[in-house]
Order: sequence, then C-alpha cells, then structure tokens
Amino acid sequence: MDYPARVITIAGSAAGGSAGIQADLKTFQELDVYGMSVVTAIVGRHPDTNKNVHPQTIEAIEAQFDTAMKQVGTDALKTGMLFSKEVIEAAAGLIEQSGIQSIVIDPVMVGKLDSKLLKDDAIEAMKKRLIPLATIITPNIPEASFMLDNRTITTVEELKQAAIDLHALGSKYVLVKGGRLTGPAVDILYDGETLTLFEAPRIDTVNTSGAGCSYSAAITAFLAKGESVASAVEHAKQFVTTAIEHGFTYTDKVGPTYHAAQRKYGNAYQLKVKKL
Ligand code: PXL
Repeated sequence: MDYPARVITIAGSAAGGSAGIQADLKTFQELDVYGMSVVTAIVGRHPDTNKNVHPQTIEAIEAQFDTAMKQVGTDALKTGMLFSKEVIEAAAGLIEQSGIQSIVIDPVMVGKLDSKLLKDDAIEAMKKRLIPLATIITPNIPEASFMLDNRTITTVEELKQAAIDLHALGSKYVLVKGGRLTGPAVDILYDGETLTLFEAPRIDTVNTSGAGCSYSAAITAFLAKGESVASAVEHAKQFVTTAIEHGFTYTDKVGPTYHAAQRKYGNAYQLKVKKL
C-alpha cells in the first residue's frame, strides 16, 4: 500500500470553516496528504460576553501533539494561530524534541474579520523561539511590517528588502506575500542568497478568508511529499490562486476560498517565477 505523506498543523479552530485548522485540513485533504491537528485555541464569538478567543491549556496542546506523534508521526508541520507567548514556547519545545525537519511557520496575527489572533507580548517569543526553528516563514505584509518595527511596505522593492531583513531572524527561507499590494499578486522568497519572485494575476474578489492559512498548509503538504521549498511554494501558490478564483460567500460578509477548486476545475495558472 502506498501511504500518503503525513502533515500536522498546530493552529486555532476557525468556527466558520474558512481559516485556521479547518482550512488546513481541507487543504491537506485536497492535496492527498494525511492531515492531523493540534488545536491551540477556539475562535468563535460568545453571544453574551463577546469573548472571541478561547485558548486551550498547554496540557491539552501537548497531549494532542503527543497522541498524533505516537499514533502516526509526521513528515512536515505547520503552525498557524498560536495566540500567546506560552503556546509559542510550548510549540517551540515540541518542535525541538520531535526532530521534524520540514517546519512551516505562518506568523498569524490578525484575521480578515479582525479578530486578534496573537497577543502583543507574544511577538518577541515568535521571533526568538519559533522562527529560528523554521524551514520557511510566510508573513503577509502587515505581519512582515509588524516584525520589522512597523516598517512601511508598499512596493515590490520594499517586499524584497523585508524578505532579506526577516531572514536575519534565523529561518532557512522567508516568503513575504505581497497580496495586499496593488497590481499582480507578487510573493518574494529569500533563502539567504537568492531572491525569487512568484507572480500570479490579481483576482478581483473579496472572498479570500483563509487564503493565507491555505497557502501555508499547501506549502507544508508539498514539502511532506518531498518537494524542494521553491517548488512547494510554486505549487501552493497555484493551488491557492485557483481557490481564490473560485472563492464565494454564503452571506454579505467576506467568504472563503474554495478548497476543492483545483480538483474540480484544474489549475489554470502558470506563475511567473523569476530569480532576481
Ligand atoms: O486567517 C487567519 C486565521 C487563522 N487562524 C484562525 C482564524 C483566522 C482568521 O479568522 O480564525 C483560527
């Protein structure tokens, strides 16, 4: 029997199904890898208290990881919403002990629906404890900017400089995602020597909830299958661009990307990939 590669996400539960653990597991399934999860927090607004984030205990987080590793083991790991300094430190400890080689850190900070997904005092732990363990980090512009002392990033040149400067935090690769710029959707990958640009056409839609989670989950899946980082990024960007193209909404609010789009409609995107 030919078993699928294994992947695990350490992230938050997004009740609406577009982002977080839910987006990760949908992406894993679409890309035919065996998905597992460690829930760090449950995001859902309590109708009376307005409380939005319900963190899990460190004990519960460690127990989930231990179960998954004992029952299955993994070929790659990603992190999403970690929320607090304590959870970041616990996740870093689990990653160090596990010896897992392919580590994708998506430094999730705020959701599209404006929920705060990382406490203010957690950023230092993210930079010092977690990012140095990463194969690749995948910040969007607000996250890159925040990690670089609120630097303004409004051009591809500034995107490149952000990738170079973030590499100093110690991950092997940095992918800064320029989805929030105008013009084509340009992301910059940096490995400490070479800058590589990945460009897809901009899709005119507001239904992109969970796009970042799905992108980093897809990178994790392709790494688990044995692809190089550059190839994993290219294939993941094609997957997420197709999912964004077919994004939809059930309400008048920002809706999800369509995880099944590439399976249903095929990949319509040949990206521009260019070493700079
Ligand atoms: O899209 C970022 C994100 C990540 N993780 C969780 C979320 C969100 C956005 O809402 O809820 C759990």
